[in-house]
Amino acid sequence: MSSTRTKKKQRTRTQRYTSNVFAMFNQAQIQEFKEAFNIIDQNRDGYIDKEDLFEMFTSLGKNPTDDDLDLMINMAPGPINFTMFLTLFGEKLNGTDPEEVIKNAFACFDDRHTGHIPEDYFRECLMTMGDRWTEDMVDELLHGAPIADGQFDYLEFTRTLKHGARDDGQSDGQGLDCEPQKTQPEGVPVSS
Ligand SMILES: [Ca+2]
Repeated sequence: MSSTRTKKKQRTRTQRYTSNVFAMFNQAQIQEFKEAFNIIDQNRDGYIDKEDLFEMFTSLGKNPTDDDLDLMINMAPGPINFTMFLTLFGEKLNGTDPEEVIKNAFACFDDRHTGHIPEDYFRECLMTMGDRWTEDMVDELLHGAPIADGQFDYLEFTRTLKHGARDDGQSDGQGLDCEPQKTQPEGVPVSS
């Protein structure tokens, strides 16, 4: 392997690159990544290298070329230990388009993939699922929302959110999950 020569140089860069990556994930996520890492690290030396990847792919019935493997390994700016592995995934997750995330959250209510959710149904879901929004909160969410003929156009709504939300600080899309997060205003009873 040719990497020994460059390893020392990479170290400082690597440390800065991976700093604080653990703060991006919760305990359960880290555990899942750890399990995935251990599966890929076939010889259990704490690093994922080309041999590990080769073995993993061949065990999956694939036949990767040397170039394929180089490409994957070179995605990381340094040796791939667990922290580096987490960083690579963290970058991917952080790079997720928030518009896409919000859209997907709404899509959970849109079984037929029409881009619309019947307003009544959507209200009912928000008020009966998860942390149960109050009618006022739902009114606030849907105030000025693109609703025509009782159909909530969530694609349009998401676009509006994305281009108008950052400035007024009203909403950054939190709480629009399928199970709304606890982001209620004060005075709202939270069921337990
Ligand atoms: Ca290994």
